[in-house]
Amino acid sequence: MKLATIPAALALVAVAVSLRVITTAEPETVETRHPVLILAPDDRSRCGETYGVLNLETVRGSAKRRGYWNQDRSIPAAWRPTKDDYRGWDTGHCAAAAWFGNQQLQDVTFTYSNAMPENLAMNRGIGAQIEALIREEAEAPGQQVYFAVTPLWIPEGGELRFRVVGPHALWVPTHKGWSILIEKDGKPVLARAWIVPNVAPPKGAKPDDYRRPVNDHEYWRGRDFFDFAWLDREQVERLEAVR
Ligand SMILES: [Ca+2]
Repeated sequence: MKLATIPAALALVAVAVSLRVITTAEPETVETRHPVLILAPDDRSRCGETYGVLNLETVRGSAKRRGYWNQDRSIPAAWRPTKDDYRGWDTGHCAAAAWFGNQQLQDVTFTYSNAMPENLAMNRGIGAQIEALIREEAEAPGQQVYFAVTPLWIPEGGELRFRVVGPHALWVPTHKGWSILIEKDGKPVLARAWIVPNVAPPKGAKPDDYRRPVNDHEYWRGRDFFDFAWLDREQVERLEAVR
């Protein structure tokens, strides 16, 4: 599924799976060419991956953090992630709660389809710092920040090993990937990605230590993230190739 095709298919998908696709809670004020928040849980891994766009309007607001997570009832109960699957792990947001000032949108981020089991130190350290950097970009006037946040499974030495946890056999990602593409005045100006191992980071680690070309994130996820018809695609490809 190419992201560029999602807006056209949106109405249909929204009827079929009510919680997986969310456009915006305030369509009359938040104007974007892309859905503000899309939850796309992977039926095989039972972890979320999430896409959307941020700007001054989406981050603005006074939403309060929810104290609990919701199950995604569009997923069959037999393998639907619940609280029990996360014992011993942080429930790591794909799209960060703090990226959405609107209460309804922020509440949607507290859905297990927007989550992956994360190492506590990674989530609260490097992960939180990367989320803050992305929010800062969204706060810059005139910028649209397209994002893709996904769990990743990256092999080592020709072998892929990962944990499976909880009663619903949640696949624990080996890594987490964040990618953003920034559009300013209608032009793509910057692409950036971070790929972070899902383990406690070494002391003194900084987000810059984990910077990668967006192409690397796309390669390991097997998806072309920012292939939007309204942007100069050659320029997007050039930006995605640099670290
Ligand atoms: Ca791309």
